[in-house]
Amino acid sequence: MVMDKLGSSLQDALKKLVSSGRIDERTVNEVVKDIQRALLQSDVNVSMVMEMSKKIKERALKEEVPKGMSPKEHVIRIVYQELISIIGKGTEVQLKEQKIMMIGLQGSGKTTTTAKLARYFQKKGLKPAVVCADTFRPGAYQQLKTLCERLNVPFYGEEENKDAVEIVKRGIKEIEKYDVKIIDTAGRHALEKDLIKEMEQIHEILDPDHKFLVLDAAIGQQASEQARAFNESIRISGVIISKLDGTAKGGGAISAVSETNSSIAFIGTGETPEDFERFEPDRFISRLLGMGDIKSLLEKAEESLDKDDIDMESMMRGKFTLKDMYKQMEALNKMGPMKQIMQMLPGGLGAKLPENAYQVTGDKLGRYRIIMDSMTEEEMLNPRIIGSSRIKRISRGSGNNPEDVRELLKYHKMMQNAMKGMRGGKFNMQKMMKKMGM
Ligand SMILES: Nc1nc2c(ncn2[C@@H]2O[C@H](COP(=O)(O)OP(=O)(O)OP(=O)(O)O)[C@@H](O)[C@H]2O)c(=O)[nH]1
Ligand SMILES: [Mg+2]
Repeated sequence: MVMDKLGSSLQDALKKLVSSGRIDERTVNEVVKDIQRALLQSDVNVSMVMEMSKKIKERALKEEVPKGMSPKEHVIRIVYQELISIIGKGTEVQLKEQKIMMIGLQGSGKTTTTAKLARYFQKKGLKPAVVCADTFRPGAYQQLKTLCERLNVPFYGEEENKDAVEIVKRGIKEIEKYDVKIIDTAGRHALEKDLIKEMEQIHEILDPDHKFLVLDAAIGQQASEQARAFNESIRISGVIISKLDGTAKGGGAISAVSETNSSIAFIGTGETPEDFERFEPDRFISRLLGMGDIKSLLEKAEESLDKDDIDMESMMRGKFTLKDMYKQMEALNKMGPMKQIMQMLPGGLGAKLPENAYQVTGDKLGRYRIIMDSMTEEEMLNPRIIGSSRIKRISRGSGNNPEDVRELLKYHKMMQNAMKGMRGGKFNMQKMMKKMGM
């Protein structure tokens, strides 16, 4: 599979980088060559690849390595950023009245995705309704009807009628009062002429705001060809990659998206209507590169504190999870000596904290992160459930002593209490940063 192959060749290139002794021009050139090869083999546009490699080289050799980052991490970060710039931002999807037409080859996941989309808009507070314009596959009507009934989404279809265009005409009137109208269409084995013709006819009478092409993540190289053909006929407005929960890593989409100058709107990660997310380029690339951890690596370089870093309000409401703590430690660490900051907190809180609360060194952060990586989501969000048997498991999993895990939990409790103590006091991070000359 091209997708998998792209992922693994990119991973190999980065592995080579990580295991190399020093970062010099030769290493950078080698890595760039490997990346080029990986991208070209997966059908990414040649000039795009060339432009990207040029940028990686330039930046890797000229840009100063950000504080707190090793030269290798610096290069990995550049590769990652340049990949993101190739794949582009996600398709903009507005939360307003709209008509959406689903297109794609047989079995790509259109019908499932139709239900997922309906669910997505439903969760956002809009009223979706669905029309089944697949008169080709026996059972298509029942499949979509059942899915919609389960979601409580209005559904229109005509089981006996073979004229999809007619059905759409009537259907769109039937569901006129709904906010988001989603039309599921028939898929065929290949891009046959009759599929294209029917699609164009539906397109003409529907005049949709969005035409989403559903691509199976496993499809690889063929993705471009498909996207191009669909695009030539009705101009797709976004791509939805389905089945990303499988082994394929979805890299084929890069070519398809670049070929058509399109963007990715959503990704499907399972069979139920809930297994669906908006496409986020950074998460996608991390997956492709096999680096779950890339986000924290990147954050290292962000010197400024953005508002997502610390959710003060939620913390003051008493919701202070281990996850919050980690983010907070990291953020405060970026800002400088913690003592200085704590002393600026309202209510003389700084004075109330034990001395060791300030000693959040980079070392400790690293160790805490490894420990937290061995925790389950549940444990992170609700540390109270961590008893001695869990401590044992976590320490074993993270290669630490049980004492280290206990220390982390103790620290968390201390910070949690401190947060509670701050409740009521007005605390403005922005102001504080300004005060500190940041
Ligand atoms: N694991 C997984 N399976 C999926 C996903 N999306 C769809 N499927 C499965 O893929 C198969 C085909 O999905 P459909 O939604 O029927 O595909 P379609 O494009 O409507 O197919 P046709 O109408 O025949 O063209 C079904 O078994 C789905 O359950 C996904 O994101 N993950
Ligand atoms: Mg279908």
